[in-house]
Amino acid sequence: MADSKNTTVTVLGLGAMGQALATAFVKGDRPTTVWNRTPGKDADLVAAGATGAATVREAVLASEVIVAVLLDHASVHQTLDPVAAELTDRRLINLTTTSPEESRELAAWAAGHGIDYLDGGIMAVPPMIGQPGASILYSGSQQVFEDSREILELAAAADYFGADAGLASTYDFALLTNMYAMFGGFFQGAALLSKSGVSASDFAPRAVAWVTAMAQLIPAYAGVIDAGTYTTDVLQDLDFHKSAIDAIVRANRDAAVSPEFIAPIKNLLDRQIADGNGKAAFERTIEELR
Ligand code: FVH
Repeated sequence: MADSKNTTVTVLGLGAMGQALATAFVKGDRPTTVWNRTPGKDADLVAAGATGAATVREAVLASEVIVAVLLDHASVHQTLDPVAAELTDRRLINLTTTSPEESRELAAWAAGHGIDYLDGGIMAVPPMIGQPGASILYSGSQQVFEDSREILELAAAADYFGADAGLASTYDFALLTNMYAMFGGFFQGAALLSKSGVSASDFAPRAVAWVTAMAQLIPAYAGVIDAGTYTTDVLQDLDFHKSAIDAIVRANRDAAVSPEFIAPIKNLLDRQIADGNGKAAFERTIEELR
């Protein structure tokens, strides 16, 4: 049944993220039931209008939509296995961070129990929930997504990627990879500049401007990757990038800074050049990874 103001929702797990999600549902006037393994974490939510459940079973039986936001894959099974029968014919939306294969395993487990399963990857930190800028990526049951969309959008913008329950998690991890590499690059650059007496705060605005400008090149890189043709007539082939990266690594070593964030890129370039690909485009690096 499609979502409405009367749609009942249960949140399992009241860590920082579970509390934020449940708060968004309560603020959206949805009848909200909450449960947490360790008692006592529901006080603020109950004061705001949620119903506290004493057991997982009670929490599951209270609602049509069940949102699990637990620590990891193991904790999802520990929590849900004993109530599989009660979950049958309900909408299970798992927002716990799980690997793509773990998400697929949970979808298969759910299908085996007649449970409609949607998986989600949260692209936000708890204070962002319910605010513009928060987004949650979904894959798995399209029916559950469509039927629950209104309630899900109380928490964050909702995007659906397809029936493969592991796809949302794959997107999540791909984006996080992007994020960690970006922050790692900032740490490397800030460490190098610190040896010249420049603070990280002084470096930050320049780093933001540079990363923002460079991010505009991503679609062009993507086009080359998708075409799979790495011949290039521009000067910036792998040989060019190697000389730049070698100099960056040397600069770090000369300044007694460990080059650990930039060194893996040097290794990837060195390997391609040793294999005779020095005249290929920088984007060919993706082939070394896959
Ligand atoms: N917080 C964040 O910034 C990130 C943003 C991106 C997505 N993550 C994922 O969301 C899941 C929950 O994160 P969280 O921030 O709420 O995490 P905690 O505050 O550490 O709360 C963990 C809850 O899980 C419960 N729990 C742990 N183990 C079990 C278990 N075996 N059985 C039942 N519940 C369990 C824990 O309960 P308790 O310790 O209070 O009894 C908390 O409710 C997570 O996957 C992030 O990766 C958040």
